[in-house]
Amino acid sequence: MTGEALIVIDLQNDFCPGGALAVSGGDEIVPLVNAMVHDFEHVVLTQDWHPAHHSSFASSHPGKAPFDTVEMPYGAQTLWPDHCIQGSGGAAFHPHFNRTKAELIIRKGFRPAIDSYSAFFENDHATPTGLAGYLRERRISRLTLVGLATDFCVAYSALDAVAQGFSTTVRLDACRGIDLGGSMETMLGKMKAAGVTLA
Ligand code: VGL
Ligand code: ZN
Repeated sequence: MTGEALIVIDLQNDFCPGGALAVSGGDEIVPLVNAMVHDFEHVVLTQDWHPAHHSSFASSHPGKAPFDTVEMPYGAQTLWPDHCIQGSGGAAFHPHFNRTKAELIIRKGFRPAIDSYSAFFENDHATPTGLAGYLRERRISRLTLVGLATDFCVAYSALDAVAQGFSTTVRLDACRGIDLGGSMETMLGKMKAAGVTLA
């Protein structure tokens, strides 16, 4: 009744050293994630998957630079370097990440006008990806999250997961963060307060 899944967030080339939005040490987690994949019955992946000229790219906002913030209809949005463009090498999974066992790959961020950090909802916190329904229908109620980046896509996914009633653990040793303006401390605090188990 209480199945358990490993959710691997955005373990893609653009978030690893040499990538367009490199997370420091992002590639270091690959061996650990591979070992965890082996140990879990169910494995689900997310893949950041933007069209060219996506609204979350600084290049789409004249006069703005990466890591600036803009107001979108759905609230504040951090602007990023162009990254994870659909079909590009940067959007591909890290070549040493063993994703053979993955049962589902959730792609996110494909709507031009809205970014999507979370595996469950886009950044308007209203448009679902379908993952919650998928997991519930399969009677999977316990989730362990790993991947990139700790303080953005992993944290937003974990917060939505607990809000959706899933028992949620983030394995911090199998995550790496961006840490933009104290975002690491902020998001670790939010996850703790929301009842995410930080391991
Ligand atoms: C991510 C920024 C933009 C992430 C994705 O995977 O954490 N961060 N797109
Ligand atoms: Zn993105």
